[in-house]
Amino acid sequence: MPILHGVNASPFVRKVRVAAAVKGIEYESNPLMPLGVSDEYRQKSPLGKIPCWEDGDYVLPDSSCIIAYFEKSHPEPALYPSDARQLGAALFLEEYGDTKLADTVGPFFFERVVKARFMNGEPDEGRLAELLAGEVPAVFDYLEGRAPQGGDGIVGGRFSVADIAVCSPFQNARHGGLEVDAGRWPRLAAYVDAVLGNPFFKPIVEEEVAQLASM
Ligand SMILES: N[C@@H](CCC(=O)N[C@@H](CS)C(=O)NCC(=O)O)C(=O)O
Repeated sequence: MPILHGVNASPFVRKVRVAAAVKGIEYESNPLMPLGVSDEYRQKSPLGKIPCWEDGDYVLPDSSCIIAYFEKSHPEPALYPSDARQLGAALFLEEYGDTKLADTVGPFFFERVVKARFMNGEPDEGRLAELLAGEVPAVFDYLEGRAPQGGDGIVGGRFSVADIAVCSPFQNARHGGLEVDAGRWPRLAAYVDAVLGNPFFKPIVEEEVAQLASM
């Protein structure tokens, strides 16, 4: 059975778990924390990051690479649009979710959950207030303009890797007490609710919430 290395609360591990659920791919979880990883793990994941997929002698780090690999190994149901322009748009939104969005909302999870609960530290609320005044509304404004009118398909109205990557960091935001204000960003709020509540995300999110509560 393949192994997925990485704790479930990582937005990037969650991406892989949702993609595996869509495609019916089974695996065992190794809930590795990405802090001070061993040299042995670095052999598998040279950047020292989670997730990493290990299937016998085939080892592949990085959520985007793993999902692209799934698409070839298990083509149905497709997670990438077949139309060239939609494919480009989906890949960009995946990149945006993995970088700008994750960097903007990730600190709410880090400060209020990781630092406060697992590192015995005080959350830096000043840092979060700065984000709330600057980057958070800028990122949410951009996504409000891209969010679909209804449903869970940000590209071409069909659920894809873009939805997985854009919505996964919002679950970390939720863990950290940051919700999308539906009064200010109505489309984005409805879209995030629809995706995080869909049949692929929902059980994964529920399991993760229960795990965090028991830690
Ligand atoms: N582009 C990578 C990003 C992975 C990533 O940044 N993972 C974080 C955990 S959420 C990590 O391992 N951080 C540890 C580090 O940067 O050393 C992916 O999509 O898998």
